[in-house]
Amino acid sequence: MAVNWFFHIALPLPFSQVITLRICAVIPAYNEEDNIAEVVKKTMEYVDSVIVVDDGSEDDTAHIAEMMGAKVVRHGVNKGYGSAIKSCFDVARRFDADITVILDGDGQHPPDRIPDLIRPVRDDGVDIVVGSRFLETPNGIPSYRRFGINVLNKVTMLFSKENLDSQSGFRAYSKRAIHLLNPTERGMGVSSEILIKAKEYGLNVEEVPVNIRYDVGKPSQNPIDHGVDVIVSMIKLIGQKHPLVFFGFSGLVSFITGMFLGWWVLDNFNQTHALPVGMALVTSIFIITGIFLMGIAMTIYVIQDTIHRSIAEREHHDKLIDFALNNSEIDRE
Ligand SMILES: Nc1nc2c(ncn2[C@@H]2O[C@H](COP(=O)(O)OP(=O)(O)OP(=O)(O)O)[C@@H](O)[C@H]2O)c(=O)[nH]1
Ligand SMILES: [Mg+2]
Repeated sequence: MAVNWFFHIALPLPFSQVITLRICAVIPAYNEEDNIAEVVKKTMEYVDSVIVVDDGSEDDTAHIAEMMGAKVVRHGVNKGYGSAIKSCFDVARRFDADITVILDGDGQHPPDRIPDLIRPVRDDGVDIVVGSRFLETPNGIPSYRRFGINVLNKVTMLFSKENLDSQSGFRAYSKRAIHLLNPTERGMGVSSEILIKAKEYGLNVEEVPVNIRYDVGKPSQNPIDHGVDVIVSMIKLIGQKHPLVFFGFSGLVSFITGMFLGWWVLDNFNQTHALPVGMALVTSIFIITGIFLMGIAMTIYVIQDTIHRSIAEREHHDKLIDFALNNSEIDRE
């Protein structure tokens, strides 16, 4: 089944000891009955175990994957790409492989590039290797998609600080990355979320060139929906991480704009003795939105602060108990 010779590392140890790394591939799949057999079959040539996360497919995906020798984990209903990737991480964590490769079940990711993805994790201790569509030319990406992906790469780069093919789901992860990362985005924003969290955890990320196929599968989500999904995820992320900056600042801008418009409305009313109703309405919307956003900022800030304080107090309390226990042991001696 697996080509184990490929994953043996000969170390300069006495008696030519050989350490075997366990490599697993996890494949998210939703209604992929036309492609999954081929993907599982080819992937098996390069890894020790193949696990398919069937995201509530209504077709025969799960059955076919099982017949091809993959282990299958099923969602009872379709939960979305991000949820499928979250399950891939959960499965990989339980499986505890040394290296985990995640690739799509629609045949777009060529399994014969798995060795290239694994190599930096295995040889150089890299935590995440992204199969990038932009390192090789020609890369075969349709131009309208290239534009969209570039925009999403730039948006992701604002947070991850690295210019990567952020939407590529063809990746290899070290055990450390699999255990540290816990994606939460349910939609297409998950690929960016993982890179941003990787940056926060200090995981190192590298890219290797791959050509992703566009002649197989069918685009299952409109590219515009895909883009909006990713951008909304990024906005949510800033909102959660920096509520004061994000909601507070936009609230303040809205409030100040409302005040200026209000001043103009009053001035106009004083001169003409007629109320510009439309502008008065816009003014109220700006002022109310501003107050509302600043209220949200304060609320999220207070909730986050309370949670952080209670975690810190708990940790401090645990330290005090440890300290007391250690000292009483010293006393007894
Ligand atoms: N779109 C979508 N894909 C899912 C879902 N759950 C699992 N998947 C799988 O996730 C993988 C990637 O999904 P795709 O829709 O192909 O996403 P993509 O490759 O970024 O987009 P395309 O270039 O349009 O194919 C595929 O193997 C899907 O079968 C889901 O709810 N929606
Ligand atoms: Mg695809």
